[in-house]
Amino acid sequence: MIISKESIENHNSSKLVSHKKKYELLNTTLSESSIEVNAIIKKIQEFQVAIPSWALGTGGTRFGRFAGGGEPSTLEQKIEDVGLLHSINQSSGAISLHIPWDIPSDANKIKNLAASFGLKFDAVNSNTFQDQKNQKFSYKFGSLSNTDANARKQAIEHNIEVIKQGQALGSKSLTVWLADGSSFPGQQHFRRAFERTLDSLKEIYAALPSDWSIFTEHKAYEPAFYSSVVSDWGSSLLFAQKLGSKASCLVDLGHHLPNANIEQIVSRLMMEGKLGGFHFNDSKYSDDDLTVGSIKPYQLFLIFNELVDGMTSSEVKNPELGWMIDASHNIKDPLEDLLQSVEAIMIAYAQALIIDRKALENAQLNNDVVTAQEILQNAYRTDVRSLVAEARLLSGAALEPISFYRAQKIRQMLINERGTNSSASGL
Ligand SMILES: [Mn+2]
Repeated sequence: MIISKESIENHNSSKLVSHKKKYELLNTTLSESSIEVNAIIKKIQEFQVAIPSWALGTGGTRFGRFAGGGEPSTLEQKIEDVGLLHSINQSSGAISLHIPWDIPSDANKIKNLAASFGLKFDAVNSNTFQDQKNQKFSYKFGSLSNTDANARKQAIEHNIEVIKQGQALGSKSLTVWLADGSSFPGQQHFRRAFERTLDSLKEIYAALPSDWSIFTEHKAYEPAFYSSVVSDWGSSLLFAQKLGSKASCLVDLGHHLPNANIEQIVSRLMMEGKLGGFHFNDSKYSDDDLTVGSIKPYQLFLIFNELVDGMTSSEVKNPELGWMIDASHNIKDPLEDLLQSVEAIMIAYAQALIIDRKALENAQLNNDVVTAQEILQNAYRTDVRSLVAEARLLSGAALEPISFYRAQKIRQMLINERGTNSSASGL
């Protein structure tokens, strides 16, 4: 379904008076602190977060799945759903595909369809964490690290195939997330498993087009419960450094052990010019894949503080970053959940942009711990929601995405169009 400009405009004019009241107040307060509000709004408008094709349907846990209706079951419908989100918030201008589920039968047609919604193709994702039908060699004991050279070769070829699929669509990067690891002590030789993986990655790296990047994504545990081959940011950085300039690390917020200082990891990776991108989500206990900012919004803000520092400092030479949401929606309407996640990202980004960096640096140099904390928390406790809404208004998006989505009865229309039993493919 297509969202008309007119329906957005009608929504915005009904919300305009109350929005302007809040925004003018904030604008005055921020301007009094010499914050360049217009420059911040421009940055927020430019910030685009990719939506993965697997986040458009209802996820589940190993205990069950409670599917909603109207889920996209074809690649075309997945693109339509991301297009729908983008027309509501103008901040979701890219889609990330997962192969083998999203192989287009006609790449040009799919490219044109995405372009008609103003969407680009973000990183393509390979999948060697499960066996596909008629697959010759099993990944039960690993893919790129498997002790069997045949299984490794098959996994390498799959990744190269994914690059080709991505090339046809205009994607520029490949994300490799490895489920490889061991579930019991003694099962796997740590060094040899690393070396086999590196050799496999080298072959994939060699097949990368010149303008492509490859991201390694670390995860502490799960599905392997004792060790992962790419267990932490240190291992991920080793792979990226050994592979070369086209390789960098991807940070998924849910892939850390409890209480890990993710913002410091971000700073370290950017310092080395090796932070390639982000997978946003939130978690309470492990890799919960919950809505961004729903559990630890202060952590998200602190991460954006480091990101903004790294992106604006002349001392840091990090490549441009790729942003994506990697969440699972077990009990919410996936589209509403994604709107909430994008909003949370924009709020954290805006709060990080209003930090007085000069004053923070001075406080740090003078070891003024109290002032440093005050500066960060002043920014974090500023309600920037109307600033983010103003950026949306200027971009032609809806002032209040969720209320627009509900008022338009979009889920019901998708159910009418696709039925109650449509099921999104992929993970
Ligand atoms: Mn991820």
